[in-house]
Amino acid sequence: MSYRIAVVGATGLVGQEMLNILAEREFPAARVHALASRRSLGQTAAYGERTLKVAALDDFDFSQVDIALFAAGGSVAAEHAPRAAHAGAMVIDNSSHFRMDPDVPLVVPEVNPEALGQASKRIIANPNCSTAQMVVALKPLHDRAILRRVSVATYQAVSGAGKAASDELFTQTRNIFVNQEPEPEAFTKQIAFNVIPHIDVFMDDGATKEEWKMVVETKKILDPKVRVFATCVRVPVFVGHAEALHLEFAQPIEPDEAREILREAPGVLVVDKPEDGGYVTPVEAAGEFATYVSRIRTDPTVEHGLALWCVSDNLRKGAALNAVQIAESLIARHLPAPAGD
Ligand code: 2RA
Repeated sequence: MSYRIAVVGATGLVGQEMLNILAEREFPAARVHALASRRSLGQTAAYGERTLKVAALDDFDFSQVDIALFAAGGSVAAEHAPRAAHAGAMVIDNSSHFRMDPDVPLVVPEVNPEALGQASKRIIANPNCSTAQMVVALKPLHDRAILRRVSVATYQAVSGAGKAASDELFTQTRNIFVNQEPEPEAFTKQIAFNVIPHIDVFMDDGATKEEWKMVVETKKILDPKVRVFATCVRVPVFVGHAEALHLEFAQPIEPDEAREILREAPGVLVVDKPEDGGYVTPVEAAGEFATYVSRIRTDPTVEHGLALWCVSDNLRKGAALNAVQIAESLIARHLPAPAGD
């Protein structure tokens, strides 16, 4: 069986990663359409060994598609995802536009695959990158010891903000090295050799929207009773989000037991030794599929406390891989007959 696929936003960082992962995982695709806005017309996108010509999204006929992966931002998803779903495609959208819609499941296949059956609008939302890796690590521990509270500090790569942000880090870093001094007035915000506790817009309560996303999305995916507090920070790293997780459980859970549980958990790789190289950093996680967990320790300041270090490729598990895994799960569970049936 094979399926007709569209990738919307194929020329962006996440869209290109979706094509890479579809090829790497040998997704059973009968045809793959690379779609983007008119300004990208004439561009191409790599799909494994093949090169796809980018077609215009505006007048694309989605009746020729079984699964549409969207990585083009909220406004494009708002306009075209319902059109694609109405034409018969199953839509998996990476933007935040549909995530909190009660009729749209927000899915991380390792955590809440059962939600896939609730896609009444034929739209499934992909969570925020910083949420996805966190709930993969939290789910097995929650099942064992009932997670009550999460306090998380994130260290988020610039690629989470897109290609322009990645280019800006490169340019600022080169500028500082070549010119031997920063030119702050030349930078919108200096990210080179700096960290910025501000991702997305500020909200009325002083949190950023990125921090709000981690709270509400974790509740929707994992358990609405879990209390979450987040501080999200941009750091001068190209790919790979890292997170310091401070957890409180209802029941006792020791580091050794947590390590064993995580070693058996889907999508998780544990690297945890109190020595050089005994933990994972974004440089090692970039390009990989896994959610890595290190520095598993008791937090003695709270009852049943545990601390973790969690790292994953934000363009992969944080976006493109999770979307492709949802497509794989749909095929395994629900998707109607494939192309040609
Ligand atoms: C970021 N999570 O890292 C946001 C969107 N990808 O910028």
